[in-house]
Amino acid sequence: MASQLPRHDVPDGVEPTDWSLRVTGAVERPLELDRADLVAMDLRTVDEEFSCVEGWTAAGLSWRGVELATLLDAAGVEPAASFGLVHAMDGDYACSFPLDRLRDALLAVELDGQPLEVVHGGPTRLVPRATDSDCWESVKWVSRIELRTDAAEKADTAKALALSRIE
Ligand SMILES: Nc1nc2c(c(=O)[nH]1)N[C@H]1C(S)=C(S)[C@@H](COP(=O)(O)O)O[C@H]1N2
Ligand SMILES: [Mo]
Repeated sequence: MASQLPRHDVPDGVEPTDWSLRVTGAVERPLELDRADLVAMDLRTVDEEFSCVEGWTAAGLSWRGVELATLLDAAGVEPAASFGLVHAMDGDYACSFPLDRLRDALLAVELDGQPLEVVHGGPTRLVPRATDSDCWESVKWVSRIELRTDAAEKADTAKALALSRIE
């Protein structure tokens, strides 16, 4: 089934062939993983609709991926960490999450039974729990998850970048 998500342009900086996922910062064991490493982990499916503040909704999406809790436990989050800053391949797009919300999110590698297309954020896209989440928090092209002791307000660019595209 073709995804109901609109197909936006893929921005400069997105180089899926030169990609790995890193878990860095306040962790005991920094990780660097490729798609095969992620697919070999325990995968979960989350069926959800997705709405953008621009005013569209895509219904019936089926995401499959690794729970962030699994990844974070593999990296061993240090007790002082309470936020995660999720970085992307498109420049300085990044979104900050309190640790408990990040643990509840999925790092998707598939959409509707197919490897996640680059146009929708492949190789990996963050899928936060739909309740209380904003469209800009669904970070496409995730390249690094940085565990922090602070909320990284200056580096948390996602909301401003997303809203700047709306007239
Ligand atoms: N890295 C990155 N992720 C992003 C964005 C972006 O510009 N860069 N835009 C966000 C916004 S505002 C929306 S609505 C969705 C759009 O997802 P789609 O292109 O798959 O429809 O991606 C979100 N994730
Ligand atoms: Mo959006």
